[in-house]
Amino acid sequence: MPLQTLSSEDGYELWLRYRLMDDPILLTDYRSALQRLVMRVDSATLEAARDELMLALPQLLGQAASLGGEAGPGALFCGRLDQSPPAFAALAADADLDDEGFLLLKTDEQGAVLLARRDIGVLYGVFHLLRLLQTHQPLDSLNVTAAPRTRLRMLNHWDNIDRTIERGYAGFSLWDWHKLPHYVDPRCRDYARANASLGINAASLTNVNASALILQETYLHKLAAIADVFRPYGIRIFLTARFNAPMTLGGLTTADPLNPQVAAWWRRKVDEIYTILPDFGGFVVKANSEGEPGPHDYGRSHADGANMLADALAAHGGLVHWRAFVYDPNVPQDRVMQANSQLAPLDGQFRSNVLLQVKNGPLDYQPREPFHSLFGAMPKTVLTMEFQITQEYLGCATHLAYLAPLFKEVLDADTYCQGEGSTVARIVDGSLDGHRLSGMAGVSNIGTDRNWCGHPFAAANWYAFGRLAWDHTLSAEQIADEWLRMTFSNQPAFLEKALDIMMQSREAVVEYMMPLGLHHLFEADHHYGPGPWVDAARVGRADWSSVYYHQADSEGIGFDRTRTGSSAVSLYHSPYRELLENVETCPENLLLWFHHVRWDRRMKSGRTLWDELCFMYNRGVERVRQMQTDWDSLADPIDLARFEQVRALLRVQEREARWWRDACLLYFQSFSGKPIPAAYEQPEHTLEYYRGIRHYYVPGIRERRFG
Ligand code: BDP
Repeated sequence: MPLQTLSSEDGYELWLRYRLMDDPILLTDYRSALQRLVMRVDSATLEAARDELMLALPQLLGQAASLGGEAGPGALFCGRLDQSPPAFAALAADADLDDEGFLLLKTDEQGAVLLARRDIGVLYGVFHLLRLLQTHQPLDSLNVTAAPRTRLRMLNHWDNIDRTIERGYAGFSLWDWHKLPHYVDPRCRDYARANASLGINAASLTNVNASALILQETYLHKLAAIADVFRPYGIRIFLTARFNAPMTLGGLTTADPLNPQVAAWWRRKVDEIYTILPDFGGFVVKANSEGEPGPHDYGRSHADGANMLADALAAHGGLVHWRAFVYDPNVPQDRVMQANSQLAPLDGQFRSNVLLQVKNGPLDYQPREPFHSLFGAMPKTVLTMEFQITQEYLGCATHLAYLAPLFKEVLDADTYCQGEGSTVARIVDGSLDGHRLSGMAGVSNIGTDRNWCGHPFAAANWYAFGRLAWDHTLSAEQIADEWLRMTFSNQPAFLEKALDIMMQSREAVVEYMMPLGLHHLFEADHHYGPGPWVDAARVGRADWSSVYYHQADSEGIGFDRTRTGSSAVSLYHSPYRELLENVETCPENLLLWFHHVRWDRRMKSGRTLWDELCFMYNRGVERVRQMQTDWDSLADPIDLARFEQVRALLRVQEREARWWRDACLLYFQSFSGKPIPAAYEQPEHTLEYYRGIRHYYVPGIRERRFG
């Protein structure tokens, strides 16, 4: 590779990549509309807004931006309503501005105008305006009133204090605890800029498998230094709270949430946090899940635990995000049903500052899952969405998998809980049940890698999460199109092919990893690569094994979740429940999630189930090959370094797609006893070979787990 790559694009700028608009007509229009910036900067947030404009506009327009003067033709006025000339008040009154929203428009007499109630709305409006320029939208697109559809738009970092990241594939944690609070890495500001550009307004900085150490005073001062950088960008810090911290940190003999000393300890701790971090957001809590401590340890309920913390936070306006990812190895019930069993009966018992954070699916962020059956089961509780942006189960940082289609599939799903149109999105945005609070969380894929997210396309998933948290009605295509234009190029020839690659990438992963509703076929522990043979003896408990989920035998394959099986279908509302229950009507892409199906059953394609499985695994591999061919044709429109990096990673993906296909088909063949049709590529190695593959030091888990 030529040495020029040493100084070439490296992805650091993310989508905030401001390059000269290469459309001459648009360039002329915007140059004349945005000659001057009129802004009275009286807050840190407005300073951030002005700095962004002063960074971006000269680069985008190739002309210096001057500051000052009056609003009018040729000028961009940016400000809060209370700063704006009286003539603008009427504009804003018509627009009915939301607290976090903004109004952006262009008039002949007043020039370009960006108005908001609060500083943060101005900043969001600035990023919106820049996006319009970056994506080459015409000048008359400056005519928008915007407001977020969910209130809390949050990243969840699973960062350990030693800077490793649970399920992180892009280096180490951005939070450099050792040097904080005296040195704050400038990346923190760029991180905040990127988030604010999407409207992300909260970040939980620590692993859900929490360490109580973060609650020590020393760390609180370090957090305060980060908070100072985040504050102008409207981002509030949350922490994960380890439920037994009163014992490990406080020296108490119990963490029972109904014990007055325990409650008092948390109150004191929360008061201390707010003294040091006055705009602290609150806690994210994983309790009684996968060995983490929690209220069940004392015979108390999740509501008892969440409410105790909520009471400590309430005086300061803090929130508890109680995670619904709960299941118990000692309970024989199907794991996908346990959250409903434990939590649905508590509907109505949570304090008003508790949000129940629910993963998109009932199992664990698989490449495809049905939506979580808690959506639609707890109308009196604020249910927030938890997506996993980091690709723990979709190829880590070596596979290109654009996740907006996955996010949208869940958000747009109809729960029917209040009749047709009761979509998951309407539960999450609070509109269906009339909740004032609402939220979406995404488990971050960000680390110290120069390009932030590892794979050059992985940043699209951070971007897509943020855009959907702001407005879940955007389409996956639109988001991809924006991101590609901002990150790479506006050239139509590039966009068409690159969009195709992105839009089919998630389905490709589903097909070469676990098609037709199969799930949890991963190699134990690190989840990198196939492990359909992993059994309870290997991982210590059945509900962490693959064989528990695929249930393959000589008759067929799949988990029977109908009334003759675990009955998980009963947790969905009619008519969806009946649709799933009936093997004839169950969508084939979820078939083996809900049904144990005979190998020789005819599928809609006319193929038997076994042949269909072979077809799907092969199509997944073929899709990756198509992605490679498409990408290879894009060398010209984009820079060499990023082109080559994606190209190399697609080669890895193709190899690993074959690994998945061959390992899974050989393994399932040992049950079906049927041949892989001759029309398809035959496995390169034996099943024993695939079973023998061992990977050590895979990123994303702590080394000690191999011990
Ligand atoms: C699983 C991850 C594990 C997380 C857990 C969670 O493998 O590392 O701790 O989710 O969400 O998928 O708590």
